[in-house]
Amino acid sequence: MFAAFTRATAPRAFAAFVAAASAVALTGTLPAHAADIAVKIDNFTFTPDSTEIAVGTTVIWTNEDDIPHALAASERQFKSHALDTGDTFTYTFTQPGTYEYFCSLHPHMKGKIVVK
Ligand SMILES: [Cu+2]
Repeated sequence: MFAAFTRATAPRAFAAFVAAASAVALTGTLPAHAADIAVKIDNFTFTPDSTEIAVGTTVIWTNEDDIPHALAASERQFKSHALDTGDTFTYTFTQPGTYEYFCSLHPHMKGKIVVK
């Protein structure tokens, strides 16, 4: 690729290439912001009911049911107030592990977040 550059333009083109490559390298070393994940609560079900995410991911639960639901982690890492229709609850997972949760109003409703 560089063989195509003339002696006059090569250093400048190479400098631009290095600058671009450095920018990419720098960006690559920054902690990536994990995309948020949405979990829907509808018809007494969490969708998805089980999902695997990266450390640092924020999960946003939205109650799309017409009755209230409330989230509680089995090991008490998080707990929401009762969510009315349209309400959301967010939690950012900063530690790897398996987080099982349920609806404290309807304990048969269960979900799981696996953080890697
Ligand atoms: Cu519920």
